[in-house]
Amino acid sequence: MTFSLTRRRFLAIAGGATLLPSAAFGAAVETVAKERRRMLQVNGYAIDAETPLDALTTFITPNDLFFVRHHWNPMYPDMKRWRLAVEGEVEKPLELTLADLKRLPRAEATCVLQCSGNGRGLFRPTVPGVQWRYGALGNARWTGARVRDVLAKAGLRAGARHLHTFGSDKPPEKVPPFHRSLEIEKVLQDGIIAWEMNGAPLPALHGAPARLIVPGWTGNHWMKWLTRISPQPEEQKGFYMETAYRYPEKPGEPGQPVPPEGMRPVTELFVKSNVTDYSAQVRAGAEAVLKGFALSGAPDISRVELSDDDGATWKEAALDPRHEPYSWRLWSYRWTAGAPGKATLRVRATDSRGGVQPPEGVWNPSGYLYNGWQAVDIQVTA
Ligand SMILES: Nc1nc2c(c(=O)[nH]1)N[C@H]1C(S)=C(S)[C@@H](COP(=O)(O)O)O[C@H]1N2
Ligand SMILES: [Mo]
Repeated sequence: MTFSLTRRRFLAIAGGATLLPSAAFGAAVETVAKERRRMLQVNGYAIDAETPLDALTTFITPNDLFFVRHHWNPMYPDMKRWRLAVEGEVEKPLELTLADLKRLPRAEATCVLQCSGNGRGLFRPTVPGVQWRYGALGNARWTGARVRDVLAKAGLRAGARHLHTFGSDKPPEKVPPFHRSLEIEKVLQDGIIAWEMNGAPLPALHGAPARLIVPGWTGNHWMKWLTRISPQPEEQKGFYMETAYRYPEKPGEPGQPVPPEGMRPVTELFVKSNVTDYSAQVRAGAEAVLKGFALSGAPDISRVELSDDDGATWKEAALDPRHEPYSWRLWSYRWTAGAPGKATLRVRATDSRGGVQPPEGVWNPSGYLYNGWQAVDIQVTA
């Protein structure tokens, strides 16, 4: 990679800020090695592709390596005619252009976007749906306007409890539309209508010209190609609210259905960690470095630990200094190899609310929020 390219990338991430001291510069230009730059397609229709774990090594996931999840082939909005309609429980319904949105105070957040189905393919017994493994997530810097400011401009009424959200994509015939809603409290707190991703205009695949950002909550809330928001007293109805994206209040028996009244909407991410980089082979007595990320629906990660004895004892990894509320936290760990043979290392994370990553993901009928311990094998040679 040449200097000029590196520098351009840095400027993109820094949002055009003037040059920072060299330490910050060094941290911001992290790139993903060429041989690791690839995507894993997990579905023919629509576009569903995950990022291989070994390409998720940087604090900021590059836009072109960021996982993609569409319910069907999108109908991209006409950029010239695009408007965001704000209606429902407001004093003054609005139709905002992108330029109108950009006149509101600028909001920025670096946080994780993860599909609620990430890890579905790891549940046993298997569950139907896109068989995501590890990479339906990424950490990006999002820039836009606060939902709070947009709703204030329209004059939000007191009776509003849920924000209904709509995108421009249309399902094939007879398939229910992807209409969603979420608690108004959450979006008033930290929701953003974003038009930039990592310093670049939001890519079409990720919802151009603008999408919803819901820090700490699963991707199904992050409406892409946003065209309309509507505060309402009640939740939105329809398949994608009443049937999909629901999680048992109390976990049942693996493989068994859960009655609808026992299900609640999926909201916060579960605490988890993954390994993105390690040496698969190391000499006895030598050091192997393992690296990865950890994230949670709590605003921060307080600890990442590794075990080489099936979880009997744990040792703390070093946490990267970079973090923001609901961003992921990179970690690294130096493991000293014991006797020759196969060693298995497991990783677990603890979040800022004391939530500890469990050994197994809790089985649920739709396969949401898998967060069991990941294990990697290292061959120790003589
Ligand atoms: N309009 C629209 N928004 C959408 C979706 C969709 O199919 N249509 N998929 C949702 C789901 S389930 C996820 S996980 C994220 C994926 O965002 P990405 O493709 O930018 O990674 O977008 C969400 N927003
Ligand atoms: Mo998703």
